Amino acid sequence: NTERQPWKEAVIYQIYPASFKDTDSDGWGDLPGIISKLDYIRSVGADTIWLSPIYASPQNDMGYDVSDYRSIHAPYGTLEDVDRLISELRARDMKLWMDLVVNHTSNEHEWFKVSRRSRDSAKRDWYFWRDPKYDAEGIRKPPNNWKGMFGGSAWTYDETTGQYYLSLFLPSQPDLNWTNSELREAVHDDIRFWLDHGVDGFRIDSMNLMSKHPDLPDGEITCPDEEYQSGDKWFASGPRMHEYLQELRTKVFDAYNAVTVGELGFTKDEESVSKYVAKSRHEINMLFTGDIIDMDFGPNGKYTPGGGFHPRQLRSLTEKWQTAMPRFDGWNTLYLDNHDSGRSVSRYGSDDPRYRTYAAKMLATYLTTLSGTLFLLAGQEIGMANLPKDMGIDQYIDVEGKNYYNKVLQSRGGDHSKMADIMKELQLKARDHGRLPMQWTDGPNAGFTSPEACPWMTVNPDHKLGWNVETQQDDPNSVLSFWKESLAFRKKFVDVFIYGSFEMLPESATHEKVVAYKRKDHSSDKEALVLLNFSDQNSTVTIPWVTRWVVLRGNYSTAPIRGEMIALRPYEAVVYCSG
Ligand code: TEU
Repeated sequence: NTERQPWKEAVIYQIYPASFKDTDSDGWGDLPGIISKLDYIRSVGADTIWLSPIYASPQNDMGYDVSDYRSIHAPYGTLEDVDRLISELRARDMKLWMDLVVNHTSNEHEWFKVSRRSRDSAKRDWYFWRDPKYDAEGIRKPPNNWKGMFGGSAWTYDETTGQYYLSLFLPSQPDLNWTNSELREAVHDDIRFWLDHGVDGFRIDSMNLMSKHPDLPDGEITCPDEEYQSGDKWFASGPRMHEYLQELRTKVFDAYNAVTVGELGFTKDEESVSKYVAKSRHEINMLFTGDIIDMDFGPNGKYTPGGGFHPRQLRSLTEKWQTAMPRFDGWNTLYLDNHDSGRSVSRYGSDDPRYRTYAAKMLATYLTTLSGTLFLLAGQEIGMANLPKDMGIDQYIDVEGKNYYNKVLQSRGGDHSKMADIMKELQLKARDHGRLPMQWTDGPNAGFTSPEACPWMTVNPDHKLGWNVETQQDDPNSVLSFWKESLAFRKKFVDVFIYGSFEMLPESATHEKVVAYKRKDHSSDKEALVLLNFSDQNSTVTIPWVTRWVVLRGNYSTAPIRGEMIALRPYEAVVYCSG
């Protein structure tokens, strides 16, 4: 897929609005704060911002529980602020993407309030309502055995009408029933509302959960000790999924030339994935396939012990998607960070002060030398890391991690001293790390809010140690400077890095901690070779032919010694060119 498109070359800067910049000292980021930093974002090399949800919401899941799609959560500002944001973006030739959370609403959304009122309510069918089941003892049970994404049953009993409703995430996030065409039209209208305001694109939340199997069958029993089971076989990528997306595309997005990225959970095989994103199918532009960012999950879920990061796995997943997308005429996204995970430098690199700068630059080299649309989470460009390991569970406030911790804690008799293994997983992967306040300065509250204000989320104390924008801005050796150069470098060689062909070097040539690949321009014989060491030790690469190549970029001040065998230093990244 070498057809050039601005959205393929875009650099999208994800902003978690509560954590970016607070201008009114309530400890919560806001739209005027975002506006005040647009020049900065542009200077990094990003041209588009994606805002995690800013809609009206009781914030049970930080805005992924929307109570009104057409208004703004007051602490963020007003609709006028959004209009001003859009015109300020336009003035800088930048674009705005919003998050589209339409697999579910908040239980405080008017639609749900009407739906829950009575069994014959006009909007009853806009959500999933089902009768209880009863076991042999006559005890009331949910309609099926599905487990909720944040623990417990995926069903919530509602006294009002004596039925259960489906809520795959929190009980306060009821799932919308997309089979209902009136509901679909109402959602379309809400999307048009934003497109008419000038929004350029959307990240579609939990996209492939929007069509479920009509019978909502029980999930297979894979964890016999647990009461509820994963129902993903029945609730992900259901039978009408593609119809809904094609309808959205032709009825809504096309008229505005809007660009979309869909969040794709559970569905991982290339054949099924291709159906969403192959150009000829006219559905969405690109996907977050999730398997790279989930690669260190435990065997029975994100925080279960026994997972871990293995560069060989990154190697094979990178090869899988870099080669699959061109094959079925789809398009990749590139990302290692988002608001649902730990910071990449801590997970796949190292936040040990000896290596952190090298590791952050190595990861920047990975992301900027692959084919796809690049997504950066605010703070990634300065090497922001996870919360320090000496911080206890009380600093973790996100529902996902907290609910899991509490469930295990209960099974261990409430004894916190027995929780070290789970704490270790949270220290790497908890969603809190991706949501830490942006570190602007080395001053109080990292300049995220005024000194006397109380930030909604812990500020990482490492902002005092150079991990902030102000300190890094003037330092040519900082992670920030490296990111700026890497993005400029990528832009200069779009035909190689964005549209070029991809070839992974054989495992036999590289140490198990090294990921190494070639990129080649289709129209000339210009070739680049990228070597990345994901280890705090020296790691070798055996490529005799490279002796003739020249070093284009690297994260050490000197190039590695040339020879048939190259010894990469800890977290070293080098980009060679065939001359
Ligand atoms: O996440 C969808 C999702 O499947 C999550 O369970 C995700 O995989 C998990 O958090 C990884 O740790 C989206 C949003 O990105 C997330 O913030 C929301 O909580 C969720 O949808 C519900 O809207």
